[in-house]
Amino acid sequence: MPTPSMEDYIEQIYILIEEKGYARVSDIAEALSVHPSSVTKMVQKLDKDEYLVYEKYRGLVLTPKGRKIGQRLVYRHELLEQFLRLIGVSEENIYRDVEGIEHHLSWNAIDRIGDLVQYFQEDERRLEALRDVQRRNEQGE
Ligand SMILES: [Mn+2]
Repeated sequence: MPTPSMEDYIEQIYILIEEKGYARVSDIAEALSVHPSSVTKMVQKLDKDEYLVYEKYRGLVLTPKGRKIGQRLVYRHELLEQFLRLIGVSEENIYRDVEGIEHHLSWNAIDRIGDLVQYFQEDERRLEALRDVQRRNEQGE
C-alpha cells in the first residue's frame, strides 16, 4: 500500500501524463509545491516499488500497477469533490478539504460515499430536500 505522500505523487504523475503525455520532475515539483530533489527521491522509491519506471531519456512511465492506482486516486479525488459540492461546502474550501481527507478514508467509505452521491443524482427532489434543511439551519444560526 502506498503512503499518503506516495499517493499524492502517483495521483499527480497520472494527471500530468493524461494531460500532457509525460511527467517531468520539474512539473511534478511545481504541481506539488515541493523541491525537485524531493521529487527525484520519491521517484526512485516509486520505481523501486514498481509503480513506475524511470527511464533516462523517456522520463517517467507508470507501470500497469501505477496506472491502475493512479486512476483510482484520481477517481477518489473527483468523487470527494463532487460529494463536498453536493452537500453544500463552499467552492473555496473544496480543494483543500479533499486534499485533507482523501488519504484517510477506507475504500469502503469511498464506495459508500459513491452510493450517496448517486442517491442524490438519481432524484433531483432529494437534493432540494437537503437544501431546505440547510436553509432552515442557516436561518436558525
Ligand atoms: Mn488529491
